[in-house]
Amino acid sequence: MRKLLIALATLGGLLCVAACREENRKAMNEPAKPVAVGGEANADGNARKWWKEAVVYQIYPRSFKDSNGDGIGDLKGITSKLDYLKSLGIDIIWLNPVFSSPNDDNGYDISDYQGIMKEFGTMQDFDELLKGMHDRNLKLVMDLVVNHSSDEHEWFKQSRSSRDNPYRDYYHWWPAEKGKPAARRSFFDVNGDAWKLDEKTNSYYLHYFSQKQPDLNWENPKLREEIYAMMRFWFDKGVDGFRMDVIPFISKDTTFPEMPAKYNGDWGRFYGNGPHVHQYLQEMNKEALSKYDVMTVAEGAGVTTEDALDYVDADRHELNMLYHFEGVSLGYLPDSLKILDPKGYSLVEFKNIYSKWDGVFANKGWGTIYLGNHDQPRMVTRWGNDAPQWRELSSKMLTTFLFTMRAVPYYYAGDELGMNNIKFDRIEDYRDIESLNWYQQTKNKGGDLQQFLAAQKITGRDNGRTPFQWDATTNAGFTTGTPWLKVNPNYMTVNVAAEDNDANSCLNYFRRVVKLRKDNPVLIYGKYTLLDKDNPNVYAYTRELDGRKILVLLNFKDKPVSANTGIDLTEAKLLLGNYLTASPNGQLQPYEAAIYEL
Ligand code: ISL
Ligand code: CA
Repeated sequence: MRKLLIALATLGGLLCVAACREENRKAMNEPAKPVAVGGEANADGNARKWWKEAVVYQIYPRSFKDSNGDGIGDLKGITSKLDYLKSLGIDIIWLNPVFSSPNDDNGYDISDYQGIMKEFGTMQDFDELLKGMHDRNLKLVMDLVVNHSSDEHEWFKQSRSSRDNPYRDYYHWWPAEKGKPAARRSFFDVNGDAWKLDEKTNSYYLHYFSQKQPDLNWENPKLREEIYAMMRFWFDKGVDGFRMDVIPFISKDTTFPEMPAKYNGDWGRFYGNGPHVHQYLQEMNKEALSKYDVMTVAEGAGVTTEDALDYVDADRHELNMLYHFEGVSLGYLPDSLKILDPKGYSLVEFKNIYSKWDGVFANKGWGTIYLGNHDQPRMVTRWGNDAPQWRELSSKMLTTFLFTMRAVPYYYAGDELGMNNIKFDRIEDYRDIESLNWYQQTKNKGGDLQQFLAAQKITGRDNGRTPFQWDATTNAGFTTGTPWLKVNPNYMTVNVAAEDNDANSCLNYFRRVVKLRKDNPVLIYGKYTLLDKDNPNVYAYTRELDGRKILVLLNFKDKPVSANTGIDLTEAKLLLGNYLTASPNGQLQPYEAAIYEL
């Protein structure tokens, strides 16, 4: 058996020549040859595309870098850090919303889709940022928030002014004389009620999120045309794509029936299954997306493995990618406000979820992967271990996971430093509308506020929004003023300046793993196979392409464990690991990550 494995490894080495040729081609910037991997791919199913090979890095502008001392990150701040961003080896930057907004939900409530938020700067600042990125061969993806607008948007001001205003049908209204419509759940309302009575016209309007975020009426063709024109405006400026906020929620049955029993009370799933969502996305593709070489990614709220391909199968001409919630939702107590199961999460379930999602895109569409974003706590706290002795190791281990799966990594700024949750003790320290409203909701219901606050230390969104840590000066070099959200006190050691100079830092590990992925098509396009699937401690898998085979071993626990993959590693070549010396033959040290060439 062992001899056979060695023989296969040698064969793999010979075949590697082909892969290396592929790398040379890339270095010389020749166009890529489309490859079909994994069974019966259709003509376009697994064709190579720039965005499939890309690494996406997400910036929360409010928290990245403040240029004028008002305590709020801004566009000029990002522009001043473009060389840092380039040094990471990433390709695409996704900016959370920077459009004009009264900031009820930090920019997810847009009052002018073609204006820039005052705190963030001007359109000129935006143009400079875009140019600075393009000069460095970085692409810019904006955040399209079109399920709802701000109640301060001109459309809504008009819409609410009278029942026969031309903009009335830009939103969903229900005349109060018909009684209250069937219940709809608001994610951010203190009472959870998505219908708000507006006295001026004695009608209810719909808001899936806060009262200041009324839902736009996509069933109205005029509204849709305005949105596509707005998208073209940004594409004409040179923007490279859109991340689409809760896009599955846009279509509604405007008779507003009761939620059907088949949804089992799952509002996200119900909202994500509107009657015309695919018709509208195809129209959007035709009217805007197809005219440009851009990328799109849906925030796949309410989307399951069964309907994911309906959004991203290239033959359907809708979107390119979506990101699902199944992975990051693991481990919450059912029907709770993000309260974690004290037993922790099961790694076996975690592996099943990510493997199942890999399978969805094996022949069509393309996957994404993330463990952190602006709606999530810091990945090392939630999925690794942020105790001082494990923070760096487990952070590097999770980073290894994200960059070795067959999916575009969506990596959240600050995770490359191993930033962890700030864990506020008091509700007064929170700024996030979700945490504040849920606190009030718990209080109104006579719920356990201490339990809620304890859970928020791990799961609250503000943990992922604390200012980016640049150096050891006041406020981590983020601002010379008072930061809008407190800075994590560990900034004295966890910061770019310190980590830049340390070859073993999270930051430099991140750079190595990004480069490894970019240099090895097998890590991008290679077939994924889960190994040792019932092992409760280790996540092990192989990636294979054109005769090359890579093995990834990840210990998710704070103790030594062993991987039982049946693969003899004596001849294997270690490509990268988070320990200076990798453990022999599948024995793994706490939170060890190792990538082998077989
Ligand atoms: O629908 C959900 C669960 O089924 C929610 O988790 C929902 O998908 C999520 O809150 C949507 O997030 C996005 O839209 C929000 C905004 O606050 C978030 O920051 C954004 O990422 C409203 O625009
Ligand atoms: Ca500022």
